[in-house]
Amino acid sequence: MISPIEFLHALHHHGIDSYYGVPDSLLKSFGQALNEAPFVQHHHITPNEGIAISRAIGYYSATQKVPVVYMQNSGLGNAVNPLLSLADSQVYGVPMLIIVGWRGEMLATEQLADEPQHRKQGRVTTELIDVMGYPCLILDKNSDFRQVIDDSLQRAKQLQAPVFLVVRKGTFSACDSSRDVNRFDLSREHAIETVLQALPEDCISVATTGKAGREIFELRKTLNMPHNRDFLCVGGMGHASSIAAEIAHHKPDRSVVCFDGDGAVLMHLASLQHAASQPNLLHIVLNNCAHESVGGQRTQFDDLEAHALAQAFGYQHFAYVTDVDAIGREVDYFLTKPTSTLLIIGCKIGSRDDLGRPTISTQEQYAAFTEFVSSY
Ligand SMILES: Cc1ncc(C[n+]2csc(CCOP(=O)(O)OP(=O)(O)O)c2C)c(N)n1
Repeated sequence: MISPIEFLHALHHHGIDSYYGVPDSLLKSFGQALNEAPFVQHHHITPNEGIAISRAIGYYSATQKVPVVYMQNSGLGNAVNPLLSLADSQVYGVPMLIIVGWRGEMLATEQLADEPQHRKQGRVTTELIDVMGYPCLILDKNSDFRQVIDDSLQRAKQLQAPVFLVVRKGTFSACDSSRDVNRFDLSREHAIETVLQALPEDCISVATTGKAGREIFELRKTLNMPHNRDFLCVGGMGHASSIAAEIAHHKPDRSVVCFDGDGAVLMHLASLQHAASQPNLLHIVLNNCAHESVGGQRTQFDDLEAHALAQAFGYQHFAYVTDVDAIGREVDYFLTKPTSTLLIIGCKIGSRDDLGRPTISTQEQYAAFTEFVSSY
């Protein structure tokens, strides 16, 4: 395996000191090393991958130094626009190194087993990069990483273009770092359970990407409730509220609840305007100040004035709660007086060690969900 600190040392040796990215579980120790390494000048976790690319373009424009961007392969879609329309050598020609965690990686023609949302993306990852016309090097635990870094940086500078480094699972060794904590006591799972128990049986739910959806799936089983009430955004991070709001718009007599994450809500923040215009939508942000599902890396959601945010986007009701009694009160208030609501629930970082994954196929789950939506 490659020590992420030594990897960063090798980049530092080439004068690289600025990093922009969205966390990925496969690059967890790389992200931790970025926070630990004293020679890393700038490390910014950005709300989405397109912003990471844009900030890298700004950095290069100001300093003429090559930046590094990192992301999970599911974030490539967010990155493609500023890459092709700005960084590309046919436009401004901005060199950068883009490190991509390869979920659903291909081993020759076989695919490593992974979740449904990673299968297509994993299969086409290197082809997507090829089709964009950027060099793509693969990094695994046996790579001569110093050589790979030398080659990729040389090509980025020579071509004045982005160069990709696609990283296989198990490439980086662990990195010692302090455990992330925040100021809240309530677990995300307990918060979700409290909401689920308060909802009527015809209420439609849409859940964000990551562990919140997995917790909902398990809680439905434990609480003896059917799974068909839930749309789980297993991928498409940041899009849960748009899906929920559009369902709410077309089902005005039904209550819809969206379980969002703080990282996810920041990723496509502009979608709040539409969500805020639906009187039958309860938009919940489970705020643990972190990207907990991929390793607990900080988000900047808590730096925002949430009440002002709710007001600016036009929610008719807002509350920020941190205990189960207050959650119960807010859900009851929404159900008795439907009004577009932004409910922030402060949760601690972490989840059960034995948290499972949905055991029903996405196709089966979706067929049951659409049937549930149309049946009342
Ligand atoms: C476009 C995209 N980028 C990155 C990811 C990887 N990813 C999955 S869950 C997650 C963190 C979500 O954070 P948050 O919404 O705060 O929820 P939490 O995990 O804290 O419950 C990330 C970055 C992804 N699935 N899609």
